[in-house]
Amino acid sequence: MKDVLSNANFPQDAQGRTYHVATKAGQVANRIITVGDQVRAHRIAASFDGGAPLFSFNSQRNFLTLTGTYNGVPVSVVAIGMGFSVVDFFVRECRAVVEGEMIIVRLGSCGSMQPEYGIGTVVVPKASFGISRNYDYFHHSTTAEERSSGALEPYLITKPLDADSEVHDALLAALDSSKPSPSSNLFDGSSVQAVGDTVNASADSFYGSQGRIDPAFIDANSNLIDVIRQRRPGVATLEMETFVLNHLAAAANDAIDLAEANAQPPPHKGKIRTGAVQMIFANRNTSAFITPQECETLERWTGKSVLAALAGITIPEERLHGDGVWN
Ligand code: R1P
Repeated sequence: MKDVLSNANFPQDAQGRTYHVATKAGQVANRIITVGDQVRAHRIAASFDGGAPLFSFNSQRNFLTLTGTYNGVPVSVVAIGMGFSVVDFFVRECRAVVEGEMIIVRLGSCGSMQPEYGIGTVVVPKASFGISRNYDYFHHSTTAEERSSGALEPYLITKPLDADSEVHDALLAALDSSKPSPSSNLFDGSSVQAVGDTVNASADSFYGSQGRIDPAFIDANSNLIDVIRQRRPGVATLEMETFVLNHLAAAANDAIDLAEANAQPPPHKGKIRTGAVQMIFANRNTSAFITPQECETLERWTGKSVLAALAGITIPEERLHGDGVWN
């Protein structure tokens, strides 16, 4: 039987479990790795101390939370699925059950926009911007003149938002120090590489707003990749979550700053710091796609590296309020 939830504004059960992620205080660590798929989540959790999580829960809405320790430091891995809206569920609901500072790293797959970053390259972005479908452009009441004059564009491209620089540097250092050795069966015999200081684009669709062509739909996106490259030169990767993660962290941190400026108690006693590690699965320059064996190699390398980076970042005691029950 389902637990009774109360408070339509932010539904939680009597023990504080949230509506969709469905975890409560003591089940989620201050340091979190978020991933798209559950196979990747379990692969990362296999590197926890003792080789297994201490807490594991898959919610009715398919948010999987695995909490364990790495080098004795509590870390949660949360698999959330894909896209902007699941990041919103995940960040807000985990924020509601974690006291103190949070460090959230997205470990995801992506497409490459740069010919020199092929399958086997792992990218650590310093910033991310968003690309959203502009629904009114496609509305039947929009005139041809509005479309051709540029008054309405089919896709909205946001300003970039930064990741946390200490998290960025720790991720890159951890990846560099534990690279898998080259194998003739993988990545065409080439070495893997980790690249930092790049810019990412997060799109609200895998298809239309990433410039994929689908004649079954009107998408007005035949020049979208060129437009993105012109407006944000140097953009390296395309995926679907990192921008929203950075945006929600900034919104949470601004809420704390605003409360403090008004001499009010802050909504939370710690900020949210973010980072991302992006494995190139699709090369949008050549159309190459990763093999299952290459995927497993990258996920094991990056998973362990992100755990090590997170465990190595100090959160001062006064900003760490987790009660560490993990059950
Ligand atoms: C699309 O196939 C999914 O893959 C990428 C995109 O961001 C999107 O979520 O990331 P994940 O592999 O982490 O899901």
